Amino acid sequence: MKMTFRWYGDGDPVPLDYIRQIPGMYGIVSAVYDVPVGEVWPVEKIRTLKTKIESHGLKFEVIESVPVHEDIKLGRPTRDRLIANYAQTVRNLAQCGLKVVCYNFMPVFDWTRTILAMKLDDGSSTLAFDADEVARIDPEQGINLPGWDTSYKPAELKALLAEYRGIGEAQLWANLEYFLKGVIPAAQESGIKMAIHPDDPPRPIFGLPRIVKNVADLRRLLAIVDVPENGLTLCAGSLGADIGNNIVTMVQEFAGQGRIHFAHIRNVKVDEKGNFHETAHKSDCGSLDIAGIVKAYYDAGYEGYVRPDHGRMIWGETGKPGYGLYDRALGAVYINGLWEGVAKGEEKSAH
Ligand SMILES: [Mn+2]
Repeated sequence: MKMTFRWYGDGDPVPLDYIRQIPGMYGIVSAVYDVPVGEVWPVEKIRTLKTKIESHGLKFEVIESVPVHEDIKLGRPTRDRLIANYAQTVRNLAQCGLKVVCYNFMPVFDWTRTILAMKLDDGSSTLAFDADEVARIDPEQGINLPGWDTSYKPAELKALLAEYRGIGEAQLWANLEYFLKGVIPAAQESGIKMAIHPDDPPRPIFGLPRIVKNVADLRRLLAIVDVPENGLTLCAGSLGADIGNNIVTMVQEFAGQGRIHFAHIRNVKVDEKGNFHETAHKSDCGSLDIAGIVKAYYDAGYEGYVRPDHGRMIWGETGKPGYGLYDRALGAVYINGLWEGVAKGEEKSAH
């Protein structure tokens, strides 16, 4: 297991030198943020970012994310050029020594929350999702939720939502298949592992189709191109927001097959109605068995990358919701501690 930390580049209030001081920290997960979606990431830009990160004593081997252009998800005629660009970005990343590319195939928006700073009993604040509040929103009247992509004009958004309603889940699967068949060969020839991030939350919202949300979807995805380079970012918190998803058995199955390349580990408190909020990593703070998840990775001989996915805001820290330094650092140390505990237990029982 290689512990990593997401960093948003020069605009990130968390300095690389602070991240380096977290015990057991191996590397940084980041992206080139100033190339328009759909264009090729130039080698020069990737190299500059890598040199900067490495000059702070951290490795740079994982990209999160190379975004997939909406035209690819919608299957528009422009997709062939865009997929060729994506494949070239993958080759350029490999040329610079990158190993894993995280991406997602969520229509229009990625993660959705209704509150970015819900107060917990201990005075910390966290990201939360209220299913009833989302159900009450009529997307035709415009969507105004915190953290949403505001680059779309209301009319544009309306047209996009209508177009997705027209394609539905079956066509979205076909478009994902087309994308994978265009990109995975480039990953194979260049030595990059592609790692899809599941939908967050793992259910349809605003009538938009969602196709990476449970164990059946993950199996289907891996079977489309059945090679190690077509793999997963197993996000415990995203999948765990559906009470029906068992993360421990997912890790056993997919890490056992060598198909998980990036592990996002975090905890959520979930109820039957689909409401949830993010919690501290410790198992008994939320609904997920984080100790069981880490043990499952250990038992599978997992050698891939891990990151504490999100954190609460604690100790008066301000910054990007979910991406402060302190609680994510606690998460990293907790995960490393669980890992060491399992490893030492194994050693002892072997004697
Ligand atoms: Mn995640």
